[in-house]
Amino acid sequence: MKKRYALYAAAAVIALSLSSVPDLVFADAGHSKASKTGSPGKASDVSRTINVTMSDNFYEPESIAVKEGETVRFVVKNAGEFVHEFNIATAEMHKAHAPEMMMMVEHGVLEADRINREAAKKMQASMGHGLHDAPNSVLLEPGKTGEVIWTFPKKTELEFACNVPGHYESGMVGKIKLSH
Ligand SMILES: [Cu+2]
Repeated sequence: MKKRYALYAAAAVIALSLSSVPDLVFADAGHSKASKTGSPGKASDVSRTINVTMSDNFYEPESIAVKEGETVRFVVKNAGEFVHEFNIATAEMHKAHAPEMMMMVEHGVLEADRINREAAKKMQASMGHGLHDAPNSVLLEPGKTGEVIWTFPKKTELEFACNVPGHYESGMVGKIKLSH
């Protein structure tokens, strides 16, 4: 349906051009505002499972409804041909996370259709960070399935989104509707 091969390539070029920016700040989006966005959930608190399918470049379902304080297990499958992410955060946090993902593309960690773990090790060694493992997200290669268990907060505007360069912009984002 919505395959955007060209977009990914364009984003990669942007990422490369960003490498000349000396002080690209790493916003620690996934961690600093954890209380506002919710918190990692315990398996024993899970009230239900929501299945999410990622394709190129969209999610099924398109939006998710949860209750305030609810703990949900998300079983996320990547049915696309590209690497995709399922990340629960505010719109502003997704924006802050994008440069990190650009950096991963730039260092060869994030290839279009696979995660290069060798490159991640090198990036980790040279820069002190490589593949980040945040509890609010899962990054999956094509065909892979992963899981996020999340306890939702109250009254926060949250989105689930993919921060692989170009994907958010091409529509890989959905609203999380919180209800009482
Ligand atoms: Cu994606």
